[in-house]
Amino acid sequence: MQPARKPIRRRAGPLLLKRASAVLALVAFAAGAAETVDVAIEGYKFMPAEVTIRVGDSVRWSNREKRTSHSVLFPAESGLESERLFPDESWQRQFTRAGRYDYTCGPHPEMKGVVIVGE
Ligand SMILES: [Cu+2]
Repeated sequence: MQPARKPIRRRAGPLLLKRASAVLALVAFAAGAAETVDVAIEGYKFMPAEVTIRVGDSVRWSNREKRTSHSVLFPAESGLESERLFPDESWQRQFTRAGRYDYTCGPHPEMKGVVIVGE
């Protein structure tokens, strides 16, 4: 014997919201809207130490220390390095190819971070 089925009631609100956000995402994608993701440098750490972005997006590193300077160094790319970032300075880089980009800080090699760029 089957249990009595309750009538299915659909709620249009959340579904419409989902559709609207899907459409917005499509529009943003079609327009090639690139994003800039922030990474803070504080306490001798990159925060967050790992970010995942898409091709065309940028990452902006900002030094939030009180008095220590840092840099952003990509050893695998012939030592591509930002200028030295003093407190409250920032530097950004756009990523135009998918891949994994490990980086460190020139003067403090114990500091590590990674940018993962997806298609
Ligand atoms: Cu450093």
